[in-house]
Amino acid sequence: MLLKRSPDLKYSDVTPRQVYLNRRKFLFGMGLTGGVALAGKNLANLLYPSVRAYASTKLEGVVKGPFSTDEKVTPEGLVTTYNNFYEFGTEKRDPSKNSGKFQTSPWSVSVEGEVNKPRKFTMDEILKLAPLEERIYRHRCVEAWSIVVPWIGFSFSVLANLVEPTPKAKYVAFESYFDPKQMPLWKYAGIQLPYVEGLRLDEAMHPLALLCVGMYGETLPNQDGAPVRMVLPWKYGFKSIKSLVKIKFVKNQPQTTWNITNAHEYGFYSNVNPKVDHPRWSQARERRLPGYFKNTPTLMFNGYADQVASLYNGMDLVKNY
Ligand SMILES: Nc1nc2c(c(=O)[nH]1)N[C@H]1C(S)=C(S)[C@@H](COP(=O)(O)O)O[C@H]1N2
Ligand SMILES: [Mo]
Repeated sequence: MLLKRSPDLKYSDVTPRQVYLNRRKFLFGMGLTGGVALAGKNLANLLYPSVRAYASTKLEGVVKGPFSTDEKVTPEGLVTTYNNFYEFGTEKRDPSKNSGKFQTSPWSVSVEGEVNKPRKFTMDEILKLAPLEERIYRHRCVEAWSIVVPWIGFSFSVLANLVEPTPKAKYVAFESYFDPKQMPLWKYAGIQLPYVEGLRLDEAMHPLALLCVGMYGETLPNQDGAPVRMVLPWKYGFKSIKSLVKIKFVKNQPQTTWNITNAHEYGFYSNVNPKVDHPRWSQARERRLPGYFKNTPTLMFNGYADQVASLYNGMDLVKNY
């Protein structure tokens, strides 16, 4: 329905434009390649100046968590300026430019539905539920680019177990914060808001499923989903819902934003799968940012097959895309 109001800003139109813009960035960057090799990380951060300064603070007592990849971490300044957060605009630069004044304190998350102990968690309570772990995960966007991010948080199952899901709980429905006043560009998002996502209960309870409160040693910048979000490293990035306010345990498979928007292209599962192409582009390879070429092979379940493949035993992953 919203798509009709802004046909020029459909998701389908965003990608080709991004590719075009990135080509320009690349051509500019080529001249600096030698310099990058010399100055390494610092120059990379200079090229992608971070605009996270607003609210992030250092997170204390962070321990090393399980499942970290030893691949090269993407420069922080790029991860905080190349975002999908449609509530703050559809261009990659928009969320970093437009989310600076987003109020994320006080904040609470309501956990409800098929649970014995429904309750609200304040952000302070969430931060104390479990030791904060740094987990360096690959992140694969459905648009065929990828990054490697040192997220901070703990398994979602910690929070879930506290509210005691009943036997009727088969799925978990997630909802993002939505305030048209703070997110004036919502009108051009081309998606129905608030942003909603969902997981099967066993997916949500998998230890890899991260309730994320920070990155790069600090609290989450607004553009990356402050103050709390999900990170599901074996699924396309859009499953990793930002700025969570509601978590509901439910009997039936919940609706999800991109499935509502375009069911033909975005399924409920959305597991990273190099063998199932997007209707409009191949998913076999990805562009590992800040690189330009789409020359990194995409791995089944984004490289997390050993951990998660058994969740999908006996399922047709072409049908359940
Ligand atoms: N609320 C909300 N959550 C969202 C999105 C969004 O537009 N709104 N975009 C998704 C997509 S498509 C991706 S790739 C990731 C991007 O996370 P990052 O910007 O922190 O890398 O967030 C996901 N979560
Ligand atoms: Mo994405």
